[in-house]
Amino acid sequence: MGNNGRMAAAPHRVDVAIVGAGFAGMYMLHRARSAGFSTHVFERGSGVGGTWYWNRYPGARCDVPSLEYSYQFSEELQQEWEWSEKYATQPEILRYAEHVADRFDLRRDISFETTVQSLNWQNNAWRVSTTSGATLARFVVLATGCLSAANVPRFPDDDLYKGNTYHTGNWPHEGVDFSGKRVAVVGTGSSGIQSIPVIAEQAEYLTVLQRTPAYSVPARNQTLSPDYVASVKANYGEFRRKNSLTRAALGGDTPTGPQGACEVSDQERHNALEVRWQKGGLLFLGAFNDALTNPTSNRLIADFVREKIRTTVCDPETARKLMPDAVIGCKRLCVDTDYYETFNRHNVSLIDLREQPIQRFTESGIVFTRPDTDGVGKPQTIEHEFDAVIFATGFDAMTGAINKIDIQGRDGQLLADVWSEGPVNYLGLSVHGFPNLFMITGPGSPSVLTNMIVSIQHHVDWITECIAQLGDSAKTTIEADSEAQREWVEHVNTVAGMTLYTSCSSWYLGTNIYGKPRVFMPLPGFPAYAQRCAEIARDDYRGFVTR
Ligand code: N01
Repeated sequence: MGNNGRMAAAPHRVDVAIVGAGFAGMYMLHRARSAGFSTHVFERGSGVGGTWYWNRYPGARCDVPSLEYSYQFSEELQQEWEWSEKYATQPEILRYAEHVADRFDLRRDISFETTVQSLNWQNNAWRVSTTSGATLARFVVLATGCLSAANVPRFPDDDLYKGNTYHTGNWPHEGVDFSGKRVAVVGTGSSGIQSIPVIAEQAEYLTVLQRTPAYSVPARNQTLSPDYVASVKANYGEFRRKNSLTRAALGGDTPTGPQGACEVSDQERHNALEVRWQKGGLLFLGAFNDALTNPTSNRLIADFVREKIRTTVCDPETARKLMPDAVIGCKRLCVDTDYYETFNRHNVSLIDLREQPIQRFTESGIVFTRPDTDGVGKPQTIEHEFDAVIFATGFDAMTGAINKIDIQGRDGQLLADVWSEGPVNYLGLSVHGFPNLFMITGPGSPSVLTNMIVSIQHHVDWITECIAQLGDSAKTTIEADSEAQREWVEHVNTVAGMTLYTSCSSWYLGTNIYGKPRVFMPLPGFPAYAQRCAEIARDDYRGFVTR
């Protein structure tokens, strides 16, 4: 999708510069403009949509229901837009983003195909240097997305490989035809699990290269019934309000079970999990209230999923390899359509990279080290030929896209240096030493543990109110106080430490990226966080320094 031939030239000076035209940047533009600020957005893609602009891999769709994964700032918008399925596909979400851009006339203030390279705080303003010039801005809002810096791992001799390679997060706009092709998919997170069943239907042969098996629950996607849509739309405000009161800001109609998984009989537990399994989706983990706090409860819930894998996958050896042994929900839960069933197809096989690691690439494929030896202790190898290799290997999450920008704050300090041991911040919104710079859904906020659109709207509304109030005062700058920031980082670590989230390697912890500090980045619990943000604003922006 392009920008319909319209390309806004960046002004020399604006009140608010926004980096990124995904759902966060688009709404930030709308709000800041409506509040009377001159505003401009810089976007590296050629169209709006962010995550949904880049992630065009086969099978891409959202795992939050479409009636929830949508803006709520405009009653007219939420009434007029028609979602077709329970979980919207990537093309439908992108159409929605484009509709919003048109409806609110956003494109006239967006420079597409323009990458922000550096931000420098000089003389009480940010100098925003981009691939097409520089703009001075009083405020900068980083709407860079949490999952937008692709992680493409390197392997020995991968430059020799002559087949095609792809990353799910940077998929060709024209699509890819895998008919008659031998395809490898590396990675079995959400992107791999969504794309594998769809690619398997087209490719001649699909080999899945799995390093860590993931837990996945069925989506049970379906066409939305007009009656259900009408019932939600008749009371959309209340529907949204109920969702925002849940920990993940989603699924208010299906509250978390009132008991722990160990507090009920085996039969009751099985029944409760079966009901959620049949319903499908992320709320499976909400059957019991201690899934992510009590290791025994977690194991019982994980056992249920392992049993589902065992009874779904016909080949016992493949089923064994697909069964995760880690804490369920520690890595983000996946939601699929026919993922485990796909391994019953004649044209699909699984390689467990923990037993059979990648040794090197060749011109035509990949050489794996086999678990057996030649009898004198030397490992055997085996080569598989592939016409295409797809990397579903995830992202440098939450901080990756921010760190790609050279950000120099007060007194010349670099954000990269300040964050060398982890992304310190206050409320996930602001960093000490970086005045008038805000992050949307940054580390230190609930962000990726929630329905992202709810968290985005919450942050945009808070930031807009904050800068409007600053404008009403005689002050010109606002930034996090260093002590408030220290306490906030401690708070996030304490809350995360009370959960099982920190018990495994995951992108939440940054362990998927070599050399990245191991810090749990998001803050569990949306309602308490939103309440805290509101209190702080009411208390004259406690913990912020204004000058
Ligand atoms: O990425 P991931 P993703 N060699 O990081 C493997 C959101 N999302 O793009 O676990 C071999 O989850 C890695 O293995 P391991 C959602 O929040 C949402 O799938 O590190 N394998 C893992 O299996 C999601 O969580 C939707 O051992 C390597 C996989 O690649 C987030 O985006 C759809 C490797 C990466 O999984 C990221 O999902 C898609 C290597 N060197 C995404 N490096 C929906 O709304 C990595 N891997 C449905």
